[in-house]
Amino acid sequence: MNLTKNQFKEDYVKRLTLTFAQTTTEASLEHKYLALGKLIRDYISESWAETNNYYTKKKCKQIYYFSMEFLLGRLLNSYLLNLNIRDVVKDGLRDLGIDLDTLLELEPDPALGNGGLGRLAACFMDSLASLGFPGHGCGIRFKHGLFNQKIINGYQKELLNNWLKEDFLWEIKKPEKTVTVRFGGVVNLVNTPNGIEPVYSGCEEIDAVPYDIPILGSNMETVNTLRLFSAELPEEEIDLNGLQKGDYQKFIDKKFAVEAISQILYPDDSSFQGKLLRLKQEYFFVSAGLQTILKRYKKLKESIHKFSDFVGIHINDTHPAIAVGELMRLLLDEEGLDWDSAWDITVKTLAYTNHTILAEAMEKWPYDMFKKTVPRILMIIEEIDRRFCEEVSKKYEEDYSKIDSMRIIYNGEVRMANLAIIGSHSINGVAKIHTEILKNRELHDFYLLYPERFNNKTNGITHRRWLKNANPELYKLVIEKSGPECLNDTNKFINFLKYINDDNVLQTLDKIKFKNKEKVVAFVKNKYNIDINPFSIFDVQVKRLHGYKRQLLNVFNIIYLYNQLKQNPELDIVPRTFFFGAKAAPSYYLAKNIIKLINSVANVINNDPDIRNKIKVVFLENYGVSIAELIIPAGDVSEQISTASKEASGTGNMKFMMNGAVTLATLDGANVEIYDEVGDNNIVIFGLTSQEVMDLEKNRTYNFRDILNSNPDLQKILTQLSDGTFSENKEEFKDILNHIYGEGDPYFVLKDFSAYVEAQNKINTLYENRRGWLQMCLVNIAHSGKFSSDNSIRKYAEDIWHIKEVKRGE
Ligand code: T68
Repeated sequence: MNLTKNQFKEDYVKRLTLTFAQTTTEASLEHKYLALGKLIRDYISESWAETNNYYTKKKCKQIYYFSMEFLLGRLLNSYLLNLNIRDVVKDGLRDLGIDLDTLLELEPDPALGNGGLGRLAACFMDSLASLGFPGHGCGIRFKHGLFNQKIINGYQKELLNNWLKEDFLWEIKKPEKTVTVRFGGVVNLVNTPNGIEPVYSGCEEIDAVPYDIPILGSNMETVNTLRLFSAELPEEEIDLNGLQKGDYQKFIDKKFAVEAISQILYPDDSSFQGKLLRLKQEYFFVSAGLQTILKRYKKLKESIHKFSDFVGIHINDTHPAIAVGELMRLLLDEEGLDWDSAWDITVKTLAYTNHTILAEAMEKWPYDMFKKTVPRILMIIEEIDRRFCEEVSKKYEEDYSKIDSMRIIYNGEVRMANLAIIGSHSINGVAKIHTEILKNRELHDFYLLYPERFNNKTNGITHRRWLKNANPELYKLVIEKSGPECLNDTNKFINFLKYINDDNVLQTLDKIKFKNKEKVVAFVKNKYNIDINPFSIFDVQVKRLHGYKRQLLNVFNIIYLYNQLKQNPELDIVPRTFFFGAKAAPSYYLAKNIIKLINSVANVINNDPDIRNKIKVVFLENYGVSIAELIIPAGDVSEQISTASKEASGTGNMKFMMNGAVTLATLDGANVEIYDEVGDNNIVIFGLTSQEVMDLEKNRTYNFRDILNSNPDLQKILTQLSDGTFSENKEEFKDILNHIYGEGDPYFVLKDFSAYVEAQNKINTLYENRRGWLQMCLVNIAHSGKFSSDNSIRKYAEDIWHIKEVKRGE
């Protein structure tokens, strides 16, 4: 937008005075921040309304991305950047004696997601709007986002995340757009003059109240909407059942139970627990979202048969897969369509993304729970299942093993992935290798049945948040050197390669990285009172804590290095700082035990004078988007060391690459594609391949003892976990020991250990050659444009959603 500094100052002072009746000298920091936020909201509002009107007027096909999670991160700086007024605002505030960066730190970080899946949804929202696509988000307004992590004596403690304690600046409540969601009760199908209709009795009705957040594109034109629903008790119930009848306790209980639906985000990122409340959450936002979309569609006055020409709905993992049943219900029961027409519309409208092949993450609801909670949906799903079995048995001549593997209701459970696949016209994995595994293994039968539905869409990240916002100096350098065409097309980052032998550019890269490292040094000193060396290699593993992500492999190597240094304090290694950031699901004991181990090892190493600061270990508490924005630009080594075949894609790998880190990786998920881009000389690959892992799993031939018996270094490390080296309590690391000795090292940590140590030595050697290392960084940055979520979204738009970019005024 066009905004002069003087105009901004005038607007800002006015906003502050009108809102808080204060001048800039009297106002508290909090008020200064709020006034700025409200002013920016004003700037966005007009375009927001115009975007919506335009979509309706032109009857644009609109996409709704249904996701249980949106891990947005702070928004103020993104809005300033996307409005292209950050510099004007910064200067204007400085004139008024206010520091913009201080105000930005006051914004709460809305953590409405667990990790990769939720953050991907947020990147996609940004890309949709920035490219001018009509695409919105639909989810839940969790009162409490992902727990805040506190480390106490090395243990993770979970604290309630209360991000809504203060008003959230960016949401607008829309009570007039409330819809009703029905749960439970009994449904009977009754013959009426209009045909068979469901008659409900004894169900519970809940209000889904929308809160809208503007998603502003960097094109400064498009403002899409993220609509999050909050569960409330309908007002009539408050009057009837509550206060007037004097039955106060009943009323309180009911209110509590209803509001519970949008109270808290489940903190499990990769395991499924069949909790009733979770099923309610899923149906709640899906039903609310679909009802809203249908209402909006009616305003277009188009035939319901054309629904999928105007609407596309995306199912982000199986959490919203119940949309298959709910859309069918709305089309059959509310719109009065026949089965075949409703089914045709449903399949054409829906598309599904799979994010995992881990068996323990698959959603399978107990039949009885499903029936009790959403009886009408179950009836419909049973009919979908019946028809599906009929179709398949015709095709495969009663090959029951095929039917059993694919049908929806099986063994007393409702299988949500099967429902999503049968009810969608597109099924995609999130990296090439992941999609191949789906097609050839996990979903092979479905692939044979519907080959045309399967496609790959490799994940991406928005460079606007992960480069422009998080690492502005590097962004400026890339744009300056690679040309303005990069602004609209990150594939042009590749022009940066021209500077591979330009010492000035390499030196500038070095300086930018160093400054970013100094910021982390100051942060760590201030927060943990640990001194770290900005000249050391910053070796970073930040992601959720999970066995398959193998933080344990990383720690084992650190212990190994420690043992080496103890034996030989003169050992010639480049000083290193190992950073970890990771939350563990509260009931995942192994993961929590690994956090304790990292902290115990850190405690010993950081305080051992023999080590002479050659290595340090830092655990960054409460890892989330804001900490990521600090640490990723400072990373030298990006640890992407999952057991091959387990990490569907990973997106942190892309963020580090874009910020000029060198990836140390297994050939898993999108690491494979990063490797293909940068080539053998600009990445360090080690370990078992996916095929090798899958073979070992299939043949059950892996015996960790074979490795252990032949590797005294590993024997020593395992002994140290119970001999008092890292904890006086010799039982302290029993979950980890049980993971190896009891479970047999299911993620092949011991198997890949030697290869990992070797790869780490290679990193050491590579880093010693400063120029060579900087060249590797440059190559990585130049190739990172390929992994922009703009590219992913363009492909979703073209292949799956069939939507076009919208330019207002055309
Ligand atoms: C991640 N999945 C994948 N799940 O692990 C990662 N799960 O490889 C991929 O890059 C990313 O998705 C984006 O595609 C998740 O993050 C969850 O967060 C999750 C949450 C609830 C239940 C199950």
